[in-house]
Amino acid sequence: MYAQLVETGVKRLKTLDEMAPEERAFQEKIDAEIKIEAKNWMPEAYRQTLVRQISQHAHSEIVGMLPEGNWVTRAPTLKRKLQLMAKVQDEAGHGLYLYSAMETLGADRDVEIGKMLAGKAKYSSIFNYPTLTWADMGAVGWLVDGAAIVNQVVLQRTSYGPYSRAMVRICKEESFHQRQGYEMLLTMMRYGTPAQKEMVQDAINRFWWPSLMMFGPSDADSPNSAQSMAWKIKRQGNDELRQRFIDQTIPQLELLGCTVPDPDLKWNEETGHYDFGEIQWEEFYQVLKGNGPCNRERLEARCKATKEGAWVREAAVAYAKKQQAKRSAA
Ligand code: BYC
Repeated sequence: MYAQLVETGVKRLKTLDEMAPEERAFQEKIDAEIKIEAKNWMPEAYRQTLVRQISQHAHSEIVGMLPEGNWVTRAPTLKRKLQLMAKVQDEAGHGLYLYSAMETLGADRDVEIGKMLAGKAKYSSIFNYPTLTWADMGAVGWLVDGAAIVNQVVLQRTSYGPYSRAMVRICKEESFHQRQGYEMLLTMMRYGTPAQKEMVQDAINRFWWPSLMMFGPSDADSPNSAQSMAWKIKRQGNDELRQRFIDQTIPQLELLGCTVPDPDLKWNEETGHYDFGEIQWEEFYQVLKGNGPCNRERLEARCKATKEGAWVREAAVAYAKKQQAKRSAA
């Protein structure tokens, strides 16, 4: 596997023979499926790649609260409101575990969050799309969390111990999120009015392609994949995970009685997978550049929350200092 990556990766990777002894021992540990822990030696580039990926992941969880938080006050029933609130709170928890995992690599939480607020750090492209109707809550749960799980189940086996352990609980909660989204759409499709059914189809039409983009560019255009896979930070390529998501989602789509906006989607008997149409990568890169429908709005909301929550953080620090002083005096 490693030798193959050396040859086919976007960037040429070092062979084991070309590595310094410490780096070679590190790679052999990875190849033997031994987890890397916070205090172990690691190449600086491995550390930086993890800080990049885990911080982006954490920012995605926190920004990901916004499109759904938008609907908490407008949920149609008390039960739906409770479900949505629980889901949004779970996302906050995921962000916090992930920032903690990132801190074990020596990164500073405030610095990394500062980069996101300044528009210099990425978060998942999907959260730059608006949630226009209640059916979007179902589509986000089913498609967005569904795509997130396909990627994150694999990350439970990532080579960095603290990240892999954080993913275990996150996956359990994401699985509940996916189910609640699907159940919501199924209820609307089975018992809803024609207008509600139309709303479901419209939500799927808008979220389908952006959900496929969540897996990142095609492997051939992914600058980080080859090295991340050699280090087993990523265990599977972006294309393979995207295909897995499509293959498991289409039967659920059929059960809903809906369609996706892709005339080229069809089952391929030979490959045992669904073929699908071309993804509009130009749209993806525009969203990454800050030109998506909601990029500005999302960053403004996070900056406002950071400013307005400053007094809470200051009070918490003052309280902790007071408690510390009391303990020292005792
Ligand atoms: N959006 O070389 P590549 C969730 C960037 S949300 C934005 O393939 P990599 C949830 C990529 O960062 C899901 N940027 O990169 C929360 C790289 O840029 P830089 C969040 C993207 O890292 C609330 C460049 O494109 N999940 O869970 O090897 C409610 C080239 O890409 C995206 C995670 O973060 C994108 N979609 O692979 C509901 C999972 N795709 O940094 C749900 C952890 C790519 O070189 N992350 N880029 O400037 C990963 O698994 C990997 O980072 C990715 C990308 C597969 C996303």
